[in-house]
Amino acid sequence: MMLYPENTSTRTKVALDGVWSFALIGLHETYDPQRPLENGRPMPVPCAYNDIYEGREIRDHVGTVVYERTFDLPQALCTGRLFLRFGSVTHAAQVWLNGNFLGSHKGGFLPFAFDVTDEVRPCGNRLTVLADNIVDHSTLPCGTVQNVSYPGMGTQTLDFPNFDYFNYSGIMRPVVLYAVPASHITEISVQGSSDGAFRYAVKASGAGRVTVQLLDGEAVLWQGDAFSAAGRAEDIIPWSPCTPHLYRLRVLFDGEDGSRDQYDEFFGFRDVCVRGGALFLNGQPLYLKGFGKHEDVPVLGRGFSQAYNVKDLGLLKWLGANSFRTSHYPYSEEMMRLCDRMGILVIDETPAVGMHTTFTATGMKIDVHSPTWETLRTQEHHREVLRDMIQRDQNHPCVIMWSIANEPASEEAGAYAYFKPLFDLAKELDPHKRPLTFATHGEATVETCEVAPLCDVIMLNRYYGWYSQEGDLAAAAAILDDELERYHARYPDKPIMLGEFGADAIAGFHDSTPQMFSEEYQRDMIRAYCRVLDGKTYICGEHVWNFADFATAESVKRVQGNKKGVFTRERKPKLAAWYLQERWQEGPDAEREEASARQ
Ligand code: BDP
Repeated sequence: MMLYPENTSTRTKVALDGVWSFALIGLHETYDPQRPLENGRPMPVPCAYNDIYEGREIRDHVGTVVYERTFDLPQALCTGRLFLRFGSVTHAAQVWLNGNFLGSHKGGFLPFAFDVTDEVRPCGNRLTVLADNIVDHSTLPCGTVQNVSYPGMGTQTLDFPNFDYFNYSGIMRPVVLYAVPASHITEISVQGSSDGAFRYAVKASGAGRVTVQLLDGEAVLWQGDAFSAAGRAEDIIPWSPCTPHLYRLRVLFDGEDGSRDQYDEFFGFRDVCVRGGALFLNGQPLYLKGFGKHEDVPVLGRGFSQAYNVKDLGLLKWLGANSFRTSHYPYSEEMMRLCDRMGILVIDETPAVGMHTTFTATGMKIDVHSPTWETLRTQEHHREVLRDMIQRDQNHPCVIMWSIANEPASEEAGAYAYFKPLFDLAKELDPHKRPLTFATHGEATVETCEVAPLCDVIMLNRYYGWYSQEGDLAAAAAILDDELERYHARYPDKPIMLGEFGADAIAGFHDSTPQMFSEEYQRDMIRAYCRVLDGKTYICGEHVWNFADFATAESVKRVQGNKKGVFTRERKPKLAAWYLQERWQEGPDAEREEASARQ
């Protein structure tokens, strides 16, 4: 596990964020990283490049781009080992320092690092990154590469993402140089339970001794000198959305080579489990109120924004929401830390989306009609992203569930064989043994879904009254009710939640008889679904799709993007936000209680 880069008494981090040089590379061009990039355009890092300059050439670029910058090495970094670390580069990266190849990384949403101690010079270092945004049958998310030709235009290679968010690309998250002592701490795993029990395991890169302290603020609650141990702390405050109290495991490492290292890992005391068909947090039944989100903001695209992250969590609190899903990929480490701190529960999802070759995500143009599980070549990479996500996020108290995929072809033959090893791997890797789930799409019915039996919590994405039964909310509610009852009858021990439901509403469109795309229809559809959920004790949550409007590929079904946000892309509330605020703020599940009382 890569520890998040923090400045500590023994470690120094220097940001390489800023304005780099940038150029597009044609699909059939080769690039020579031995030569400095000439005439590059200024490009902010971190940020998606797509919306920075005007024109389709950059917005819809397919393939590789190059980023370059130079830097001198600050004296403070000249001890021990030096790492160059990327929060994420979408979707694949190759990295050179001074023309020497450091390595590559596949996958656009997880961090990676290179040891550059022996490569770096005191002055005039040239750092070159090639980023590639192709999505195909071997990547996660999945897409389809096609050659098309139009009269008189020759052949063009196009890449169609099989997912409903814009394929923002580039260096998306912070880039840092990070100096650690020669022998240093490499891994810290820590788990706390609401009764004060805890256990931890520490690894280091060399031989030496550790001292481990459990701190509450500056107070030392426990101290030991083992690389792994278990203990119990008295009178702890369990971590929850109302009391997001964080403790620290301070690890001090004294290497035999004379190195000394210190790292503080924050964690919480909390338990999450599924028992008797219900979801529990710290022994109390838990009902999830919130959204599927996206990392998506104006100008930056999917690029990291501390300000929007804090704003969004503030808006969740303002609504009375307690949770969100990182649809459809792991979010930044900084966001996970913020959720720990602000008390927001997270369903942490892998980037496995678009795993459906016989079904096209809304409006996407693909022409593959071969069975999904015979066509995709993602199994090995899926294991990698699952492993890296769990290793990265396992200590976060905010993470209460892992979502293995979004809307895969779970109804097609071969789905069980594909997913069983992944569910097993997640259980094996997570010391917390958090509940597992995945988001099912409408065609994965209770009769056909092969993957539901593997889940601890069943999560349904449903759009009756939108993609079917258009405009008919009474029919939508009746069908939803019936489906939920049938799922419950088949899986009585598994709590069920809605992972997605919602309608597009164009901010400012209004109707007295609510029609599709008006703010009233969106509100009414959300309300109709909520009423179906109320009174069903096996339901453990409602996640509206989506928190905010977001960019997508163009199609006749998308009006400058997906407008299912309860907030606009600029974070202004639509009518539905006020409805949800009333529902979620009025004490825990006010409408649910009222509805059960009515029965
Ligand atoms: C669901 C997908 C989500 C889409 C949503 C929609 O999981 O990514 O954005 O539909 O159509 O199927 O709005």
